[in-house]
Amino acid sequence: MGEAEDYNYFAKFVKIKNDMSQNTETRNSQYYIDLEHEHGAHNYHPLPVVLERGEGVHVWDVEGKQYYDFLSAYSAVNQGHSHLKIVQALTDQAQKLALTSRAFHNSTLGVYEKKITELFGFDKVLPMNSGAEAVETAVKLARKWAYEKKGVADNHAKIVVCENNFHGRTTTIVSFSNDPEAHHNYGPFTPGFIKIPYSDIDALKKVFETEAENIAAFLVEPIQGEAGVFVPHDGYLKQVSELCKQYNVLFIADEVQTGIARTGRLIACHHEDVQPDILILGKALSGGMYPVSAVLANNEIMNVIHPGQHGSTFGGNPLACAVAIASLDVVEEEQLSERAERLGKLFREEIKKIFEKTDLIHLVRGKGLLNAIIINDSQDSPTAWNLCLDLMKNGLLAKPTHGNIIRLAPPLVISEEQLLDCVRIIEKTVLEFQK
Ligand code: IF1
Repeated sequence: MGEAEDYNYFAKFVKIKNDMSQNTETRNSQYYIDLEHEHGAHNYHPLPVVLERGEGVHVWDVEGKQYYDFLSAYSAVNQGHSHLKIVQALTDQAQKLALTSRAFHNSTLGVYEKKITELFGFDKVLPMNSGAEAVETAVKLARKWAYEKKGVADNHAKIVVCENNFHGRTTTIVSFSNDPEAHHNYGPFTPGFIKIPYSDIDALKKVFETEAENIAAFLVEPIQGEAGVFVPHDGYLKQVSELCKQYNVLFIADEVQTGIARTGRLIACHHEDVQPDILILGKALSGGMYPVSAVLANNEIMNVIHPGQHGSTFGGNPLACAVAIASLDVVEEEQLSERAERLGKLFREEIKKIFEKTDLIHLVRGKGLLNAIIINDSQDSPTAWNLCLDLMKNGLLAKPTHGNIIRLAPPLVISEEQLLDCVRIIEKTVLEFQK
């Protein structure tokens, strides 16, 4: 650009900055909430808080109030908000090369693919962007494997899923959801899915005994997050893995929420020393910095997909790869799995001590730092929501999953001192709560 253009560009930038800086005193939370209500789809019901900054376990609203983040963007911010190493990776890569499409190679993708496949123990990875895209990819991969390797008759492949699952919000995925909110009036639905109860190995065995020759895969969350942090019975994942091998059915673990150290292991399956046939990752794979998801599998499965048979514009882009490399480095360097395991046990022990002082909460469950408390009230009561409003006033952000269940999932970089401070906030709020 010539000098005149340079000046015009700079002048425009300064004007924009000045416009933004003016009347900021009137730009309070309500201003931003109103903007969203007026101009945005009403597809969420957020807590009445407007966040402006995040760092580590803390976030700040536009009035400058500080909160502990006990949702971690649904376990996408395991490494803490705006982790310096991940921000640096993002900014460095953004100034070099952000997107090439897969029409060309790039100098970051292969480096990332080597790292993630070696870290999680698979031959290959198929990089995608959102968790739902990765789940869709796994469904397509399993079906293609079923026809081309298992010999299932064309268009007869079935995938077994669990009741109360949450795997994303695309039309195919909500086709196998039993949550009316997730699928009502989104039909017609994708066929080819069989629902069984979660954590019920006999139900899985029964469906395999009757239909295994047409079953491509069993898709399951190692812990059902959205359903309310339901941890399956001990040995469930091991039994699933053994049954799948016995009946030549692919075991697909959706670790979008439970993966990346959240439950006290690199992936939740490792609590039972189980390696799924297809592993789905997302969320904290990028430390919450950028949409990055991945599907991992060994060659005999992954190699059924050939050039032109699957992909996405942004899948495996240099920016995503650089961010994911840094995010996985942080998991290892800061020993986030070990932290989650140790601090999760401490958290549940401390929360249980509150039970003796109140009848408002009577159960805490989870693994690592993916936990939930169950409110002693009906599913449709506003109690959990109102308790979250009081927690917010006391400086801790959490949100109910379903009904009377509040998920509690801080970034894994939380210190023991901060965790105990949060337990104190939860205790204070519970004991002062007026229904
Ligand atoms: C929302 C829930 C959590 C997931 C698992 C795949 C996906 C998710 C196990 C899809 C996404 C997000 C979606 C987000 C809120 C959050 C959520 F409440 F919706 F159910 F965490 F429990 N597999 N979960 O948990 O990944 O496409 O979103 O990247 O939709 O409000 P995504």
